[in-house]
Amino acid sequence: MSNRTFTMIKPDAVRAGHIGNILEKITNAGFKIVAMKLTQLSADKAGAFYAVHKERPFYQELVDFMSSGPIVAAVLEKENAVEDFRKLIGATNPAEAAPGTIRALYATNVGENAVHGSDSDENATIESNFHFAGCDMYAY
Ligand code: ABT
Ligand code: MG
Repeated sequence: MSNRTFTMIKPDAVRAGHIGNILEKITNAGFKIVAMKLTQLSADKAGAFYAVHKERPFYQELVDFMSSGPIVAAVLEKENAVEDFRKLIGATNPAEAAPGTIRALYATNVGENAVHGSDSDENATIESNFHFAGCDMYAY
């Protein structure tokens, strides 16, 4: 079990002004921010990040959306981080997300769903390293 996960506040939530509210939910749930930046993905970078979905019908739309504006990328630390963070954000489709979860509160629809959370310890490491150098992650 790893104690870190990777998140992005996606372009829809950044545009809607929800960065502060979402970070408050995250830290109130006991996650420590060990790396964070505001950045914008190029279409190439967004495509590489979501390469597992390359054959899916929604891939191009996903790449266009994820590169459409700035995001907040962050690495979060907490015991059981991956699983607990997926619980905090709720189901991929906000219509199915449990009340009080970040997606229930702030997501637009299944394609524009406000936040990303890693789905395994292995992907948490890959995704964190995709966005941050080791020296930009801080233990405290
Ligand atoms: P991510 O945190 O973005 O990875 O979402 P999640 O893991 O909850 O869901 P997955 B299955 O990984 O979806 C990846 C992105 O693809 C979008 N999507 C997904 C669609 O647009 N239509 C669909 O039918 C499905 C299944 C949602 C996710 N993200 N964005 N942005
Ligand atoms: Mg996913």
